[in-house]
Amino acid sequence: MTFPYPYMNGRLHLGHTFSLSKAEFSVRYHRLKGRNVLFPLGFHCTGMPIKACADKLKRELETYGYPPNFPTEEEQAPVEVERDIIPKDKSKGKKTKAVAKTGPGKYQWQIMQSLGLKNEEIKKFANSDHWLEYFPPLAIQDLKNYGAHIDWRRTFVTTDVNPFYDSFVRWQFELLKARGKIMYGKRHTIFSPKDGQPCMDHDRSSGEGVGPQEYTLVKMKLVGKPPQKLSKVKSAIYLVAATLRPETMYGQTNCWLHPDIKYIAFETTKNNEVWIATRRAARNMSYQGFTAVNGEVKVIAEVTGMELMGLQLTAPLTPNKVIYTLPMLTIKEDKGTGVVTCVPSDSPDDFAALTDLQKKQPFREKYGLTDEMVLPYAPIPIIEVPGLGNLSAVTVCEKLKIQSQNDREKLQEAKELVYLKGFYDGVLLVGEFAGKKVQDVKKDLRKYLVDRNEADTYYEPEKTIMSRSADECVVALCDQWYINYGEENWLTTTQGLLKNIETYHDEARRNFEYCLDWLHEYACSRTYGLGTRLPWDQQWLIESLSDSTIYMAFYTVVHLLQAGSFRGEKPSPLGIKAESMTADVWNYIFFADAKYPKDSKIKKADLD
Ligand code: A2H
Repeated sequence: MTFPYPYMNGRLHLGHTFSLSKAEFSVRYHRLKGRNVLFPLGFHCTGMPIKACADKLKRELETYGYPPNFPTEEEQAPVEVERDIIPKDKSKGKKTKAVAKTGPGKYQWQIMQSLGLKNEEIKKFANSDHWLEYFPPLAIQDLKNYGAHIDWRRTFVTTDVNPFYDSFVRWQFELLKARGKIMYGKRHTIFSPKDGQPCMDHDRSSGEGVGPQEYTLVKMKLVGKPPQKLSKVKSAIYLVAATLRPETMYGQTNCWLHPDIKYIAFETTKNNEVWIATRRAARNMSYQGFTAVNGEVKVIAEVTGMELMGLQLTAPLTPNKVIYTLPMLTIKEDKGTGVVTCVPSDSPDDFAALTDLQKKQPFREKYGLTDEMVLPYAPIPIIEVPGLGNLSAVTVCEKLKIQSQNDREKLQEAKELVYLKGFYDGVLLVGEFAGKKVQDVKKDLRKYLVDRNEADTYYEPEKTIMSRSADECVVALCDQWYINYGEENWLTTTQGLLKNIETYHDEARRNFEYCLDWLHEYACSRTYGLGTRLPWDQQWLIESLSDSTIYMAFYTVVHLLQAGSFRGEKPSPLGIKAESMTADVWNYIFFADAKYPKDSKIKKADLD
């Protein structure tokens, strides 16, 4: 029986108890059936959470003395969190810094107090090592009280404080590298600017399982009179729209902006162009090589959507010589760039919003739009969808009698009808790829646009992700070591092995299959936290999910190495020293065809 080794940033909680009860049930059931059941349990300490909490305590001690004299509720400013705020201009260009608090108004010190700890004891937790000493014995005590049938001779803690586990993880990584499963290079990764490193599941306070979403960034060039705030800009100005459907660009009729959203115009390294998007999108772009300095956005002006209404643009692929910026009230501020391209033939949202403007003169007037910016633009047939014709969005909106862009429920239904069919069965009617199926040309079409400098590729987190250090994560293009889980041979082997595994339930199998499907390139190195150092590049730490993929194998021998001590402080029953646990020794233990390493300090009989 294995139970995912619990994380030692606190005592065990009800969730552990609940899950353990299933393991415990199974252990005792099989024992009653006469089987030998082994139930070992170690404790996980790798990664950011422990180190981040220890560092928070350290900062609180530095700021508020000992015992800390925190400001009262009234004295406190609204919850401050440490984050980088993109400077508007360079003179004030300091990143703000404040003591980070976990949750609304709670200091780490107070969290420790709520665990029943006295000030004197809490002080010690400013050293991350103390967490590893303090919590594991309590976990064992609690599990003994609970009556768990765990073999405590096989317990241990992770990270390099335990030289035996450390050697095991180094061996694992040297092996992965030797077999070509670990690569180095620039990859799009969920990243916390504040932590200055990738932010994987374990390091997040929200957004578990959320990955980077890839968009095509369609560039629409400002050709008419620029808005007043941008009148001095010499370079070309582009509005950039994030879309999942580059193949629909043949049908653009206008560009949507939300009148109330704040946009920024900022400098890019793409031919020195100035781009307009939301600040949030620009922040993501600044970590993807779109701006001169990584993580820095040079803001030229901040403008509301209202100030950008009725601008004249040229857009790629559409037969319309010029198009205009128009208002759409359903644009979300936290998705894409806040700039949306309008394709009324294939997007029900777009058709409804455009129809609203065309039907209602007062609506146009409210945004200072003239008739010629709106009225001449009709949906353009670009994709034939079997059963829905060549204006699928129009067909469905009419069928469902959608009255306006505020008919949210009906529009939802319309989108479900149009998108799936459009994507899988749609055939392009126009352009370079006419006659081809939509799903086959999406990638080629984007490349075609990118090559002509009419588009780019942009990434952002699929949903908002907050790090445990209270930072909103971005997608960053960073140099890193990553495990190439998506490598074809490896994946095929794994899929083959899964076929022969008894999963007891279809849902479990589907979860494995789903996971194998999305797990491609996994960032496995970190600069901050606790753990084992990458053997060949010691500035990096191996992150917490990568050092816990095969640790169950460690249980088979750990009792012979550490005799039930957390970090090998008790002598090994076989007299084995951690430094004798070389790669050759681990190979001999785990690989049937490995030879006994003659130069080993450990006797063959002991290794056998
Ligand atoms: B699509 P997802 Cl023809 N707020 O582009 C609201 N909608 C936004 C947005 C924002 N901030 N940013 C992008 N979008 C739209 C074309 C298109 C799109 C067609 C058909 C379907 C379609 C033309 N408009 O999207 O939530 C953009 O509209 C169907 C999903 O990330 C973008 O692609 O899945 C899409 O939503 C991204 O939505």
